[in-house]
Order: sequence, then structure tokens, then C-alpha cells
Amino acid sequence: MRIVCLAGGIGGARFLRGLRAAAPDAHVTVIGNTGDDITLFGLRVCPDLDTVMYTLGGGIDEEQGWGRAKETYVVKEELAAYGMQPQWFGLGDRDFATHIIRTQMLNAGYPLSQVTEALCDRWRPGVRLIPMTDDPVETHVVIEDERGRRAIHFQEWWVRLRASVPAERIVLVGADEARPAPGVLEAVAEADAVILPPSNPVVSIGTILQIPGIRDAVAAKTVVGVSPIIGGAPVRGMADACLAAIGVETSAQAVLAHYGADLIDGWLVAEEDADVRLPGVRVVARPLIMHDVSAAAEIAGAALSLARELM
Ligand code: GDP
Ligand code: FO1
Ligand code: CA
Ligand code: CA
Repeated sequence: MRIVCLAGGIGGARFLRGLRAAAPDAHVTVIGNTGDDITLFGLRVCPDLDTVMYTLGGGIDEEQGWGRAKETYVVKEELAAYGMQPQWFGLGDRDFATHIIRTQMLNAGYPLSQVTEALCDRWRPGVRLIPMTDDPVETHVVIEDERGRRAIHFQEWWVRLRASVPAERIVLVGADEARPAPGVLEAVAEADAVILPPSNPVVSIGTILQIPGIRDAVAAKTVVGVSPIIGGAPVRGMADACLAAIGVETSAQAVLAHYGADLIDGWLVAEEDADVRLPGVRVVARPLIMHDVSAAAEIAGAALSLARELM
């Protein structure tokens, strides 16, 4: 079976690890979010691609959900000692190596998709990981504070401000001119089904769907989504602050309606959300907390069964 998944960071990566366990023989292509990407100290950092790569490759910090296991922060401390800004983003020593290689390859002219493939040669994630686009895009957030109305990088809003200042708008800068990376539309066209893991509906899945051509290609397939919202709240993170910015209530029902029946064929919700309905969509309730790999595998197995039923 050929499956395409769209993925953000933690929610996407943990689901994918479950999917690999539930369907070891499936051919899985992951289209990764690059809207979170940021240039720091001259280095290009791709948090969501790296979270998927490290999680599936066995290098992730399991508790934190991002960054490397057994990480140290000597370079960060030394940069801070020089007064280098920003200091609110925690790049670890092991992680730095990834960004150095990525930046060197990008500067040499390789597209991000080839760079990602090269990095995955080491991590062997067991899936094909492709960035949604090779073109430079970045998610920016319009806020209003004592300094007035301004747009800041998504990471500054998420990490420095912890999404505590309401987002007036969330904009994927560069989206209109961006093209899907080589292989993205081909993988979707060849897929038996597309699965949307429980990634952030706005700044992960929503971002990927904004790259021209991706949403239409995905909607033409059998699509099963897993709700990242359980009982009216995100399982972790601040997805509620992102949903508020686009005027969508934080509920499994509202996220499904936001995606729409033109996109989604099957929707997995938690048992407390079993009353969710949308004409044209088959809704199935299951335990949806990814406590560990086997719980994630159960969820992925349920998503696959639903996809097979709807194919
Ligand atoms: P990020 O890029 O690291 O923020 O990760 P994603 O966008 O891939 O996923 C974030 C979303 O995952 C959040 O909205 C969470 O609610 C959701 N999430 C995290 N863990 C779980 C879980 O165990 N079950 C479900 N259903 N959703 C989860
Ligand atoms: N998240 C934080 O909350 N604080 C950090 O200092 C931080 C550093 C970081 C470094 C590399 C990386 O790949 C991810 C990192 N994250 C950090 C997570 C990440 O920036 C965000 O959670 C996501 O981009 C939101 O999806
Ligand atoms: Ca993300
Ligand atoms: Ca469809």
C-alpha cells in the first residue's frame, strides 16, 4: 500500500512512528511542513523536518519531543556570552551539526529536498521525507503589543511569547510563489490514501495545504484525518491559539468542518468526541492519546482501516 502523510513536528512524528509499526510493509511518503523554518546565526533550522527525522531515526529527545537526545548546550552558552541574539531559541550542540550541514548544502545550491534526503541517509527514518516546498516560505504572525501592530516570525510567537499575545493573523510568507517540492505531487497522485496525522491544523497541515496545488491533489484521494483536538483542547502545545487566529473553535467538530468534506473522507476522533458529524465524512471514535509507540500504532492502524474502507 502506498500512503502519503502530511506532517508537522511532534504530533506528526509520533503518529508516523506508529504507522511504521502498524504497517511495516507500506510505502510511506511524508510531506513535511517548512513554515516553521528559521535562519538563526546564519544557519537554516527546519524544526518539523528534523523532528520527523530524529523521531523516526531514534535520535529524538523523547520527553521534550523536539531536539536531540542527550543534548548539551555549550555553543548556545558561548554565543550568549558574546551577547549574540536571539537567546530565546535553544539550539543544542548535536542539533547544530544538522543545521551546519543543511546550510552548507543549501549555500552550495542543493534544494532543501535533496538536503533532507542527504540528512536522512544517516537517520534512516524508514519513510521518504520530502519538504512541502524547496522555495523559501516562512510562517509569520501578526500581533499587536506595546510596540504596535507588527509581524514576527512564528518561532518568536510560539517559543519566546508562548503564544500568549493573540495572533491577529497567521501568514505563510512566500506561499503564492511557492511550488510543491519535486516528488510531492507525484507521491500524492500515486498514493492509495492520504493520512493527516494529528498535527496542528493551522501551522502544520494548514501550511502544507497552502502550497499551490497540494490541497487539490490531496482532495482527489481518499483522505483520513486524525483529530489533534480532544474534548475541546489540544493534546499538547497551543493549537487553540492558532485556531483562534483563523476564527475556528478548538473542537474536533470545528477542525473537521474547517478542513471540509471536500478534503476529508474519514475522521478519527477521541471517544469523548464521538458525537462529531459532517455530511459526507465517516467519523470513527477511538482512543487517540499516543502514550507510547504501541498506542500510536493502534491509532495509525485505525486510520489505515478507515482509509481501506473508504478507498
Ligand atoms: P508541532 O509541529 O511540534 O507542533 O507538531 P504537530 O503540528 O505535528 O502536532 C501538534 C499537534 O499534535 C497538537 O495540536 C496536539 O494537540 C497534537 N497531539 C500531540 N500529541 C497527541 C496525541 O497523543 N494524540 C492526539 N490526538 N493529538 C496529539
Ligand atoms: N521549542 C521551544 O519551545 N523552545 C526552544 O528553544 C526550541 C528549540 C528548538 C530547536 C530545534 C528544533 O528543531 C526545535 C526547537 N523547538 C523549540 C521546537 C519548535 O521550534 C516548535 O515547537 C515548533 O516549531 C512548533 O511546531
Ligand atoms: Ca511545527
Ligand atoms: Ca477525496
